[in-house]
Amino acid sequence: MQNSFRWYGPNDPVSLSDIRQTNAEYIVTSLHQIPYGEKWKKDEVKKRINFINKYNSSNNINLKWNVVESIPVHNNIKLRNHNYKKLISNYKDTIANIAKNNIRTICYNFMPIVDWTRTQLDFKLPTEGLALRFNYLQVIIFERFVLQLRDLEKRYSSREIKNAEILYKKMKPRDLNNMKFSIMGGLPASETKYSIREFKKMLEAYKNVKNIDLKENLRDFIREIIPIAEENGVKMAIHPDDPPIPLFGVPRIVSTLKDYKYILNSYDSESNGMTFCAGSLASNINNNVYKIFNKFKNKINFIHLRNVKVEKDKKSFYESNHLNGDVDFVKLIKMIVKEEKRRSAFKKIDIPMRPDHGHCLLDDQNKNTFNPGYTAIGRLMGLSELRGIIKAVQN
Ligand code: DNO
Repeated sequence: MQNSFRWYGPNDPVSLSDIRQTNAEYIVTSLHQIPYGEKWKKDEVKKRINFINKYNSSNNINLKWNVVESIPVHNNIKLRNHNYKKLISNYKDTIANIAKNNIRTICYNFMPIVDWTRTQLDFKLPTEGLALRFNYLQVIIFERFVLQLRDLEKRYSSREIKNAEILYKKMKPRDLNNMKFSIMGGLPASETKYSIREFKKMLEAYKNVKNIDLKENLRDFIREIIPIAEENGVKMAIHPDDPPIPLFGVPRIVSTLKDYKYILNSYDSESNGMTFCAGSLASNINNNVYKIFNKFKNKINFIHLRNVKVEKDKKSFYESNHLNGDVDFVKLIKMIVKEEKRRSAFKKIDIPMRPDHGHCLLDDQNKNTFNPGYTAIGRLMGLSELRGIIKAVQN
């Protein structure tokens, strides 16, 4: 496995030196400054590589950019409306321009409106570390009391709505604000921090989009971009929905084994692959992560290792320690190592892997600039634990 660490670019409070001190050897990054949908020029990618190289040589470190995470997919592509043709053409050029700079793995996702979603960014663990949490009832609260949607009965049981109302009454204004902030763009990778009006406008745009419509839009997108990826020796890696359930009445279509079957069968190519994100997949209890891994192991181009603990209601979860969650990482890592051995017969490179998220711990709790989930110390702890397993399993 290529030990990698996500880096949010020159403005990331976690520096390249910090990353190298974790003993990671690769960085996963993106040109976050470029607005969604715009083409990345070859020189802009080069400029970022030069930045990394310069930093490497002045600090005597040697980090290599191995994966682009992500090239975001504009909502107009997901909806196949307005200028989507132009946006797809930009996307193809971006893939080619990344490849010209010798980066050959690209992660992307097809989540409508918002990227990954949490309702709380500072959930206190018994250890006093802070974790990210997704509370299902708070999503209902958000829809009912923040967005003031009127069609909740279509997707929630009356008991769920009732329980959400009870919880809402107990929430303090601060909790409510945190919840709004978390959902509407408080997380890194969000396109924008939506206002309530803008959020509702996006929901309106997806109003008549059914599960099958979105699936077909993704299939058509895949059929356009994968040939370009193939030509350029690039492996695309579609990330699962996080969490893998429909949200706000809008479908999500990269959530289950069945979804991945559809996606990977849409265009048969090594370039049409997946990001295996253990934590995202495991947050839906109907997913069997080991089964999904085995089913698509030859299509896994990138791996995110983080863990979750699903809560009593079976729909909420918090991000647990890497070793204490619902996924048995010893079992999973054995499977990954086995797959890498199989690949080594074809002289294929190790699979890039990054510890995905970590708790906010120690000094990081006093920093006021950080990306939730992406503090240095928590991820260092995760990576260290994972490396221990990898080493034990490889021997
Ligand atoms: C969350 C991440 C996501 C992911 C993108 C992939 O931490 O796993 O931001 O990078 O959704 O496209």
